[in-house]
Amino acid sequence: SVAHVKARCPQYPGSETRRFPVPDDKLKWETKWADYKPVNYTAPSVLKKPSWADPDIGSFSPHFNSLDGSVDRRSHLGTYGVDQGKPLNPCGRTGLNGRGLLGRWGPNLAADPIVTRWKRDSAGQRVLNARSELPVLQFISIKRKDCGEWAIPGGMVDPGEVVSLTLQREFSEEALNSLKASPKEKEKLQERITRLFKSPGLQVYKGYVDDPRNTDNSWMETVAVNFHDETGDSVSELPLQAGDDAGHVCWIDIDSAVSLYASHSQFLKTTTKERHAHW
Ligand code: RP5
Ligand code: MG
Ligand code: MG
Repeated sequence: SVAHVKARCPQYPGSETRRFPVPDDKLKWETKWADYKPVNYTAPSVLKKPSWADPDIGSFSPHFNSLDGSVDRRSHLGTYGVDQGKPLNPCGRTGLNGRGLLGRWGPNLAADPIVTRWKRDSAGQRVLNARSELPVLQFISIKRKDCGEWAIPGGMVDPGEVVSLTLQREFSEEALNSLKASPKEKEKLQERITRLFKSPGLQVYKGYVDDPRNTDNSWMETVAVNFHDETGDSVSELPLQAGDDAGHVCWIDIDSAVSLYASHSQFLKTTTKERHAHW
C-alpha cells in the first residue's frame, strides 16, 4: 500500500481542526505508539445524517468487509482491520479519527473518468513535446469547488450503482452540467458521449486514494478509467460546462508538472505511459 501524505495534511479540509502529527515511521497500526492521540472529528454536514452518510457507530451494525445491503463495504485492497467496531485505514494512521467529511465508515468508493484526446496544432497535427519528443495528451479537468484544486471529474459510486455508470454520470454532472439540463438536452448529451463511455476504456488505477479527507476510520478508494478520443471528433466537440461540485472545466495538457487533487496525477502518469504520450 502507498504511504499516504495528503491524508496527513496538518489542517483538516473545511475545518479549524488540526491533525495529530504522524511521522512516517509511526504510520503502521502494527507499530505500537502509546502516545498516539488522534483528534476526533466528524463534519457537521455528516452528523446531519444526509442520505449518503452512515449513522454513528453504536446506533447501527454495519457489516464491514462485505456487501452490506446495497452498500459495498469491501475494500479494493483486501480485508481491512476493525478495532472496537471501527474500521482501520489500510494505509495506517492519519492523526484524526471519526469520519471527517466522509459519509461511510471504512471505504468510500469512487470512480474517476479520465477523458483524453491528443493535443493538435491548427493544421490538425499531433503536437510533440520538445523535451520528450512524445505526443502531448490533454484531459478534461475540473476545478473543485471545495478546495480550488484541479482534479479529474470523479465522484462517489451510489449504492447499487455499477462503476461504468458512475464514470459516465459523474463526467456528465461535473463537466457537462447535466444536472441543470432539461430532460431533452440531457438525452442529447448522453447520446453524444455514450459511444465513448460504452467503449471498454482503459483501467489505469484501482485502489486507495491519498485524499486529504481521509481519516483513521474512513478513506477514499477509486477505480480510474481512461476514455480516449483518438480522432478528436467525439467528446472533443462537446461544449464543456462546469456543474455540481465543479467550479470550472477545461482541457489541460498532461505533463508531470501539473499539480492535481489527491493522487490524481499518479493516474495520469499511468495513462501517458499506456498511451506512449508525453509525461
Ligand atoms: C477522490 O475524491 C476521488 O479520486 C474522486 O475524484 C473524488 C470523489 O469525491 P467527490 O468528488 O465526490 O468529493 O478521492
Ligand atoms: Mg460529483
Ligand atoms: Mg466529484
